Amino acid sequence: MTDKDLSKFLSLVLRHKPQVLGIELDTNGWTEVSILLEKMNRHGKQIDMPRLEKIVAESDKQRYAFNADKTQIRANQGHSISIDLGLQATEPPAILYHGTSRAFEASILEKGLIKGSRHHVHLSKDIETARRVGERRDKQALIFQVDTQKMHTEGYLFYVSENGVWLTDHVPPQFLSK
Ligand code: HQG
Repeated sequence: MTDKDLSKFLSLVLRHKPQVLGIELDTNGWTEVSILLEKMNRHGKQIDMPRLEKIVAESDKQRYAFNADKTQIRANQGHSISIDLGLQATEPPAILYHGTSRAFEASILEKGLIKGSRHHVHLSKDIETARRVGERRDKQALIFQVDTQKMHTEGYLFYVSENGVWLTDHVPPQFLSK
């Protein structure tokens, strides 16, 4: 199994389905590293501490974080299960971007950006990042520009995850342009 496969499996258990391994996440999303390693190995996912440290360090989007003494680990964002990341509302840059599939255009223009199964709508700070997100679904990703300055003035709240992804609850269509 490659590091990438192991990283995808980590995303699954740390963001969505800890029950697949029979581990628990605390209210802030942390889980014990020793138990995680033991259970992963029992599930046929061969991994030890040096390899986990390598995956965390090399994750292209810094998806995971250890606590200070590396006894606990969590995903930095992207959860579908209910956890409190302890993020403080933060003033966003004037403009943020959202990359998506052209197939969603009509629905997004009607309803705005909705969070679906995740905790938040995810926004990117630059067009290149938004394009990479959109290209996961559509080679000709559709990039929306979000008037975050106006949203902020009107009282909408924004959070930034430890790995630099901007998060908000809903972006109504009037703040979107293509
Ligand atoms: C779309 C990856 C129809 C939305 C990325 C998106 C990101 C609508 C999809 C992170 C809609 C949800 C999140 C509406 C939104 N009608 N479709 N009204 N509103 N959508 O995967 O933002 O590799 O939950 O455009 O890099 O694509 O996992 O969100 O296409 O940071 O670390 O509904 O996931 O990071 O899809 O991606 P997702 P996302 P990781």
